[in-house]
Parts: sequence; structure tokens; C-alpha cells
Amino acid sequence: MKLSIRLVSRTLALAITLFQLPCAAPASAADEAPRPNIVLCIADDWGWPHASAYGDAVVGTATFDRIAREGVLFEQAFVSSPSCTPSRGAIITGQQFWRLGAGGNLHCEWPADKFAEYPRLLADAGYHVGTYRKAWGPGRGNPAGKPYKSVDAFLAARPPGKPLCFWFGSTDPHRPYEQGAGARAGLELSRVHLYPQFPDADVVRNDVADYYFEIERFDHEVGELLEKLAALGELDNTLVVMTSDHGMPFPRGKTNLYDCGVHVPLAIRWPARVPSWRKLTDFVSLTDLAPTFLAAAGVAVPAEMTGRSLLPILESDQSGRVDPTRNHVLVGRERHVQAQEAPEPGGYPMRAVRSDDYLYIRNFKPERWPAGTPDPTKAFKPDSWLADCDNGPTKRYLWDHREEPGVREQYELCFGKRPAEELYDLLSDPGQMKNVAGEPAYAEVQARLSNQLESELRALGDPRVDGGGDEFDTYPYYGGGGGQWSKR
Ligand SMILES: [Ca+2]
Repeated sequence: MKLSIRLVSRTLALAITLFQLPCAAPASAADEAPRPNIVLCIADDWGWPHASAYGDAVVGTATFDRIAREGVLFEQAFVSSPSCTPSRGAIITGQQFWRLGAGGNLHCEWPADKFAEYPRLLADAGYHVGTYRKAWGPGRGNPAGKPYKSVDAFLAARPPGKPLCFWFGSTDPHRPYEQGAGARAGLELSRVHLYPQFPDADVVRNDVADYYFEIERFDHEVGELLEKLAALGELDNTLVVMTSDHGMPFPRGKTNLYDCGVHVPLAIRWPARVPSWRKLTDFVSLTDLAPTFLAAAGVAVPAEMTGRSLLPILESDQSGRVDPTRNHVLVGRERHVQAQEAPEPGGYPMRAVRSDDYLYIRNFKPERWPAGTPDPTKAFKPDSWLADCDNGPTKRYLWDHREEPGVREQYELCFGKRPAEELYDLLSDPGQMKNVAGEPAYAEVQARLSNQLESELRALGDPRVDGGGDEFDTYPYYGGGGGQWSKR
């Protein structure tokens, strides 16, 4: 009796399954849903971990925190290169900056029609594409889409029924700052985050607070943008990304491969497809954004894109390290401004691999100055020396106090020459201050990471890895003589 009941129920179950198959397979909810809007909100020089969602005690980032809370917060997001133009080119093409020819440098001419660019691919797929304020650049060209004078102007120009692909680019918190703005806004100077290479001085704390002030302004503006999308009834089917083009414009930050230069905030919200309240430790390169956007829109990802779509980890309901292969990233840099001693026009080429435990850096031209040439024989001329570090009170303080014990070491770490290889043990030295390359105890790790970096760069077509790449030093520079000190 029992057997026959079981047989009947199994037969029934099979019949029900067969009956359901034809309608279950082709039409999933995702297929029927309208295509999402794609909105990238990108700050200019906003570094990790300067958001309240990451535990910063002073800066208030209510909008970023909301995106993280209602979506996904990324703990390990990195740019391709800590310089505006190559970082943005890498985001647009989904490729590491060293693959972009002249596009790998600041103040370059964009190699038009050479690379697949996500804004153009989405326009071809029927998206209404546009930008507001700082998009790709500085440089000649515009692969990011048509610029609009305001968010409202972009929305008003949308043809009926088209999904949006919008680039909301702030120039915050790029220098220069209004000095004292942070303190006047009530930011608590005693609790601002100081990277270990910054002297603990009032002028430095004020400088960081002024940077925070601009982060808060960016965060507020992104909040206004979200309100506009909500008013249209489209916020929940919008893939919102909030991030930055690289780290903070401070010594050993921007233009450097330490975390202060390449580690950035990243939060992504898309309630229609992405489970909320999750914190991921997967390593992410911002080159992953373009394939993510294309995949979310149902557009094929070109093979030339070296980034990998984040959709699988976004759509997971897990936290922590969802994809175990996402355990490191590669970062690098070529020419920022023309900061080397005349007549040398070259940059400071370097590449690095960053994992949970180690940061390994290869400096290809260790005879050059990493932040540009200093000239201690003359009075300080901030517009001509150490030019790869943006001018500001912290840089000035390091220069003025560079002979003092304590500051001398910080100055050297920020501006002194560096060996061909650097290795930092992140478990004991998260601030990346003590280079252990060459120490016998680390010989095995150093050799392993050196080989890993070389083989991965080679696989990704990096001309530097086999002794090439000098073309990055000779591509035209359109920043002008004093122009490199304008917003960039
Ligand atoms: Ca920037």
C-alpha cells in the first residue's frame, strides 16, 4: 500500500514537473522586467575608508550609507590607476589603463574609435546616455557621453520609453579646498582619519576636514539625484553605483599604489535584482563596472574587456567573499603630470598586486622621483616641484618640516626615491609604511608575488612587463605649463 502511494505521488510529481516546464523555462521575472537605468555617481579623489559606512567617525555620508544598506557595500574596491584620466578611461572601457595607449596618461588625447566603450554600447542598445559635470578627462575627447548642463536637462531630453545611462561626475573632493571649511561646518578635528604618513598637526587635521567637507557635499548631491529618480518612480529599477576615480589628493595617496591612492569606496544598489544589507570582501577593480553595466542591460560584453561582471556576486544573497577567485587586484600608473626633472618628460611607471595579506609593487624606473623632482637648493615653489602630489597644506607641512625627526621619515616615504621592488605585510603593517622587500623572511613571498604580477600583466598585454612601455613617456601632454595645477 505504502509503495503504491509513493509511486502514485512520484508519478504525479513528474507529471506536474513536465507540465510546468514549458512555462517555467523561457520567461523569468528578469526577462520580463524593463531594462534598468544605469547611474554612475563618481567623486573626484575620494578615498577609502572615508565614509560613515566604513566606520569613519567624522565624515557624514548618509547617501552612501543608504546605498550600502539597501544594496551592497564593497570592502575591497580598487581603481585601475590613481590618476583621473586613466582611471576614468579604464572604467569606460572595462580595461586596465595600460591597454589604452595614449589613454593611459593624464591630459592625453582619447584614442577615439579604438576601444569598446560602455556608454556607446548602451546608446546603441537604445539607452538615453549623458553626463553631468566631470566625466572622462582631463584631456581631449569625450568617450563618456553627451554632457548636459544639469540633471534635469538630461532627464528632460529623454525620448519616451528609453532607459537611462547617466554619469554623475562631481569635482569634489578634488583640491583646492576652502581652508577651514571642515572646522566651520563642525567636523571634529580630533577624530579625523590620518594615514600614518601624515604628521599629526593642526594644519593637517584641518586639511583632512576640508577634504571631508567636500565629500559630504558630493554625498548630498547624490542624495538629490536619488530623490529625482524616486520621484519618477524609477529608483528601484536603477543600478546605482557610488564610488570615486581614486584615493585622496594627499602625499603618498593620489598617484601612488598604496591603499591611500588606489583603494576607493564602492556601494551598489539595485533592489529589483540585488539583495540588500550585504558587505562583500571580494576584490573588485573598477574595470569590472563596464561589463556589469552591459550584463545588467542584457548587452553582450566584448571580449576585449578585461574586467569581470559583478552581477554574479551582486545577485548572490551571501556576504563576505562570495567568489573565492576574487582574491586580489592589479593596479598601476604611468605619466600623471610632467613632474620629472627637465628635460625628462616621463612619468613614474609602476604596477602592483594587492591581496588580503600583501601589497607588492614593481617600480620600473626607480632612478626617477615618484612624486616629481624636488629642489631643496631653492625656496619652495609649489607649482614646479613634487608636481605629482597636488598642492595643499599637508604637502606644504611635510616640506617645511622635512628636517625634523619623525616628519623626515614621513617626507621620505612620500617624496623620496624608491627601490625597484616594494613589499608590505598588511597583517602587521596595514598602513604600508615598512618595505620588507629583500628581507630573507619574505624572500619566498616576494618571489611568488613578483612572478604572479609578471604573468598576469603579460596575459593582460602590458607593454611594461617585457621592457617596453616607454611610449607612455612620449605621448603628447595637453596639460600645459601651469595648467597641471587646475582641477584635474
Ligand atoms: Ca581625480
